[in-house]
Amino acid sequence: MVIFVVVTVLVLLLPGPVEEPSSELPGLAEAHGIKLGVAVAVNPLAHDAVYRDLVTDHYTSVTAENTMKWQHVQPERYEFDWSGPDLVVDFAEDNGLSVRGHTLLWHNQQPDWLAQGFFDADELRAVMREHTEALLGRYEGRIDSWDVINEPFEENSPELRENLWYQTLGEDYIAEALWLAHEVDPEAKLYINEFNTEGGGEKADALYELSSSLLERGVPLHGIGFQGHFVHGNVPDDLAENMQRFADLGLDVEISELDVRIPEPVTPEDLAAQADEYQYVLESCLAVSRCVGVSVWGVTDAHSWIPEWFPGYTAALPFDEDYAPKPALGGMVEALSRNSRRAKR
Ligand code: 9MR
Repeated sequence: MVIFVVVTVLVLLLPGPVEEPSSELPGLAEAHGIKLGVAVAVNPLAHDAVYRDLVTDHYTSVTAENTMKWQHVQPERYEFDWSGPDLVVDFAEDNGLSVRGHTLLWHNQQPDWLAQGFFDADELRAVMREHTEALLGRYEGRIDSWDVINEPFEENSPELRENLWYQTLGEDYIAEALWLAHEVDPEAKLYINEFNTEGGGEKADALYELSSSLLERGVPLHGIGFQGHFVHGNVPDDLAENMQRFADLGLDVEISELDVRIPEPVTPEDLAAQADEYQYVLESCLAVSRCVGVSVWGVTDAHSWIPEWFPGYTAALPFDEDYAPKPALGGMVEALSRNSRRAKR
């Protein structure tokens, strides 16, 4: 009896074994030297233990889906809200995950005080500096890459988007923002993040031209995020080839916001074919030595932006609405298991 009590007390007092992820994905991704990431939302991260476990069991990196955007970080001028960003970064650190910083300059999710465009060029430069110093400065050394420029081109055209920054500062706002971010956090990898540029085409060519000219001028641009919001059956077949030409400029590349939406009703055949699409995207990254990772845009179909933004489409992510793994998860495992291991970078 005494022995039983002593053993029980010891078991309760001794630290438990360090928890290993219950899936093989993080280890496989690490063996290939790539990140496997996921966009996380603050509310479930704070309140849903199963959600947290899905993240830590399957991924090695996180992106804040919304909470690091301007609207949330500085809702009023000089009033910063760090509760969400801190939650994400602390969670990542507690669980050995890296963080993609998302995002600094974007035409969307800007607070009203900024979006209304009351600032002249010098004032807007001061606003950009205050925000960059606050956000990148706060997480210096803790967030290793930042989407400094998000979606600088028009949706389906090679024209630069005439956002607030462009209208007030001209097209060099991109170089200015990159220089500033580099000054604030010299170690961070600085990215342009864009969509509809994953495969070749006019818009991808324009992004390529922009990237080359920035690099020729010595502007601190280190990587390109190809978002990867795909429609099932319509994933470009030249992902690796397109990413490779950017890599050849000396840039890191990554698939930063992967999801593959399916028109309803979703059949088992659709889900099986979607698994092949996830596998193909992972394999495309592995085929490019400077592809540093793939991140999916949401933990489960219950948290995905797709049903709200594309009514009639659903089931875009590797876990379903009940948090159960879908064939797409197997597609990612398959890609990382089948291919010969890439040397660690
Ligand atoms: O997933 C995000 C969604 O919750 C927001 O409502 C939306 C607002 O525009 O932004 C979504 O994330 C976007 C990301 O920040 C940039 N690339 C496109 C993503 C999907 O719209």
